[in-house]
Amino acid sequence: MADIPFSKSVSARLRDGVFVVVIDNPPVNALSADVRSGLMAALDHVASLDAATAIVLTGAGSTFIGGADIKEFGKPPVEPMLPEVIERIEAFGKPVVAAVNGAALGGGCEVALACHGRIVGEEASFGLPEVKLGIVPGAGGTQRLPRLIGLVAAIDLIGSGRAVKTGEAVALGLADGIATDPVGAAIALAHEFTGKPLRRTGVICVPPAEDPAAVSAAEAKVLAKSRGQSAPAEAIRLVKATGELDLRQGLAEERATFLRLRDSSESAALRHVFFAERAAGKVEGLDKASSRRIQTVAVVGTGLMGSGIAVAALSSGHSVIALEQSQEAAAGGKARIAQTLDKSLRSGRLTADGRDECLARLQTTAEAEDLVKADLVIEAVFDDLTVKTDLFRRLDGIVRADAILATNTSYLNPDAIAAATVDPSRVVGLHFFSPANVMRLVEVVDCAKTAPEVLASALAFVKGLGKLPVVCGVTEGFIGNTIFSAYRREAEFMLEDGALPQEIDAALEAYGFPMGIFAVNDMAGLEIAWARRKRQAATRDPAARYVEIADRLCEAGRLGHKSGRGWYAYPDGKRTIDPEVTAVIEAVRAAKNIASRSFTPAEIMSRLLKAMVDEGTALLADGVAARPGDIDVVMINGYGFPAHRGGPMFAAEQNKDQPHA
Ligand code: 3H9
Repeated sequence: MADIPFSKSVSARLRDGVFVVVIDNPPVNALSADVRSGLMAALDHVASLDAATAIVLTGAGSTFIGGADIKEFGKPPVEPMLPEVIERIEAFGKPVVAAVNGAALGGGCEVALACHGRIVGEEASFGLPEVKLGIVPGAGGTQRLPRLIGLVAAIDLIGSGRAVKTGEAVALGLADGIATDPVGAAIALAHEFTGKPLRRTGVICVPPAEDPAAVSAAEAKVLAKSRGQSAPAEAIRLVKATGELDLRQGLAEERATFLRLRDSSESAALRHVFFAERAAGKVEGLDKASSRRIQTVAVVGTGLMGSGIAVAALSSGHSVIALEQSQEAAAGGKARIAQTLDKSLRSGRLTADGRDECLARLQTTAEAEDLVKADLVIEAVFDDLTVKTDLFRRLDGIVRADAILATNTSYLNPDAIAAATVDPSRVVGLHFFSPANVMRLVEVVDCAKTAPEVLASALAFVKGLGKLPVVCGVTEGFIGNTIFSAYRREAEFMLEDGALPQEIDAALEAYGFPMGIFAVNDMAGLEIAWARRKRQAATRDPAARYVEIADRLCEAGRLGHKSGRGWYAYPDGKRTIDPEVTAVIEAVRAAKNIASRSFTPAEIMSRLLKAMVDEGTALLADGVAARPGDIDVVMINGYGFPAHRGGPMFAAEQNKDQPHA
């Protein structure tokens, strides 16, 4: 029997007396108006089709349903609305079983929850990630999920937005079974259901016997991670309301909350981040460049950064050759990599088998000639131009002609490093953030002579690590460190003008940063920036404003957390305000005859944001960053800028008509 079309993206076919409805709306089968109307038409059709005893609902390709179509948010609503489609499914007179072939997210998960049964394929996952978009589920997720899996698990999943894979889905009671052929198994389950009372999720009573302490603990865990955002707290409120409201009242409350949050600035910011993250790894015209297969990755240097990169590559299935200067250093590198893998094992990110497989794919060596097998070499050695150029010259003569050479430099000019090679077109920058096995962000530096296919390969490699690539051009510090330096400079100007480190940090934290800039500097250590300032002293413009406070602190041995003192003191490891620092600041102000004045938190933030945006605008003008969104993505993922503010460029655009404090 031929497929029956119900709309452009929904069609169905009768199989063993069951109507198999397929949603085919690439790239992720989002629930567009066309999908919603197609689903309604299919339900109408089956309601009066005697030959069909049940419906199985599945997605084409590798996704079940990726959720509501986020691109439709902010546009005039088009009937039928998703809650209506979902209620129709739940109330349907014949069994409806979801064959969850891939990700069932947001509205996709809500569709699955309303079905009378759920069979998952091996690659399936369930999640209600709405809070990551600044909203709550808006089509019954907060009301149906707790009815299926209980309050504690629902608060965890909806409040964090995390997705669960098949095993956890079955254990939680979200799925009825796992099958290699989910459609076939769903048809079988639909037959079992036929003629029996249907399991309608909405009428299940929320399991009452839950431990209130466990509910509070789940709630506290979510709230601790969502400072400054309103969606997670609203989601928890709705989940908890399932114990007090009936389904209809709960759905009405959920819908009202969803609509209110959908129009909030938090949601606009997080939607911007969603699309900006996906755009950041794209380069116009690059889709025509074919990328090279990268299986064996060599990492030169196994310090904190190199071993982190090695773990990231091993964890995503690559073979890794880690090169060190001596056998002893190579053994030390191996131990560091093994320790990091063990940490992943302890935190549940890796299984014991997974850890052993990673170690089996690792080779540590002191012989550079071993790198002949590498498809990609990433250097993570000391950030010194002579060291790096010497290394690249040597590597150039050893590795295969088609191997890619990447530098992880933070501040040096990668074009100067590339110039040491015979073929600079194979050189690219891969600026990882520490710890490299954890941090998602990687600045992919398109150097002056990088070949398009080398850039395309580097981007594909970074995405394959599960990381977030942002393409940028060459400048000292690339996107992130350039902007970080600018706002750190502005923060230090404010110190001279009258603010104190703790006031600036408090303003940043109140804005949503996990930590203020001075606390961050203490954590990272003050000595590297001090050494840079000393190097730059001879060439610094004497007319440019220069703040000496950090130098005075370093000269006094205050190098940050590890020396026990920096911008703060750390008695017993706890950050505390230190009057000695205040005295240093006051002395510097006095020496420059600066009459200090007070700053409001709004003024502090306004000056810091302006510094970031001015620098960002310059990076855009110089072509170092391609889009404002790329700058936002870097600052959010590498420097703690709160995602729910959308990044500095987005925030400035939103606030441009508002007077600054
Ligand atoms: C919701 O459902 C609200 C409901 O509760 C209530 C409603 C009433 N819409 O990530 P990828 C695009 S809110 C529109 O690179 P992957 C994406 O922009 C929604 N577009 O693929 C990209 O476009 P381009 C809750 C979407 O394979 C392309 O698809 N759902 C949507 O790495 C590929 O995306 C979510 O929050 C969408 N919903 O990962 C899920 N999703 O090619 C969001 C994706 O032009 N989506 N696009 O750059 C995801 O998490 C991932 O996309 C997914 C696939 C895991 C599905």
